[in-house]
Amino acid sequence: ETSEVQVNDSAVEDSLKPCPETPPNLLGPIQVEFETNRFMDDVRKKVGSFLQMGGRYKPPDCISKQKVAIIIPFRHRHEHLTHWLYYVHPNLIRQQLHYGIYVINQDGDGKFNRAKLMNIGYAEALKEDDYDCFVFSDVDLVPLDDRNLYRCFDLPRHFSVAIDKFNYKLAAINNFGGVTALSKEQFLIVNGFPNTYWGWGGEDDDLYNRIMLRIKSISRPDAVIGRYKMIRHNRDLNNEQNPSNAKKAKETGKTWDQDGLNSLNYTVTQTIKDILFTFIAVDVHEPT
Ligand code: UDH
Repeated sequence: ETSEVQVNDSAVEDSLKPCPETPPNLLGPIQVEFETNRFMDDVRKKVGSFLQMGGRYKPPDCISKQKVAIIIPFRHRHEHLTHWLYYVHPNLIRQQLHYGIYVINQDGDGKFNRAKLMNIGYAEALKEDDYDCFVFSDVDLVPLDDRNLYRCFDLPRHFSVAIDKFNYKLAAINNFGGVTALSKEQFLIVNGFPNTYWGWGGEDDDLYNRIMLRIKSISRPDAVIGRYKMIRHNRDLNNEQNPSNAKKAKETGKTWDQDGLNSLNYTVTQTIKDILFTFIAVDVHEPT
């Protein structure tokens, strides 16, 4: 008679140790170029076998401290998304991150609302899993160094500090645009992003103001690790600079507690589970 030992998934998981504070297989600087014409299927072949449906990953050999949802505001940028996934998935895997990618697509051709899409991404990701950290990333920003860890810190984090387009220099000390991360707790304390910034500009400053009001400070990687390459593009249709947004961002102190997660309304129209990402199409209820 043979005695069999049954090892199920949860038994294996119980025996795993926490991931090391510093991931052991990082490369440092990453070569990045956007000249190559890439297709989603190329990316699926490259990283698909490491992922679970919806662009989900968890390290097989250790337990990540945080579960991270990466939120990308999106409309008509498939080429950018292909480049982004091609470079960022391998980075995140080397970072031993437990993560999921959420592409939040604004339906229709109304004025783009980046900040509201971020809030929607937060809410929808939490319906799927108990994420504790949220990385908010523009689709056209690809990190040039995998030591820039896409996880949450004691303070809200601004990752994209040195972008090639701005000669690898921080444009302003209060810049909080591009790629950022807030823990669930931090995001709740500031009531998320505002929902009322239509068109380009101001919403990142409003979030920065919320953080200064409620948390007082942010953190950043240094300008070596925080390097990014931006995918060059023209201004999108229906995302023209909105001058009233800059004015609104001077009033954050009066508006933050009424405009944000606690006033979020939208309708999901479609959800697609790709191996590389979860695509959620939404009607953002633009006022008429
Ligand atoms: N986004 C879309 N679709 C749009 C508009 C915005 O997906 O139609 C998303 C995307 O993730 C993008 C982010 O929102 O990275 C921020 O928008 P943006 O790239 O337009 O903002 P950025 O400040 O560029 O990067 C402003 C226009 C630059 C014009 C340069 C002309 N030479």
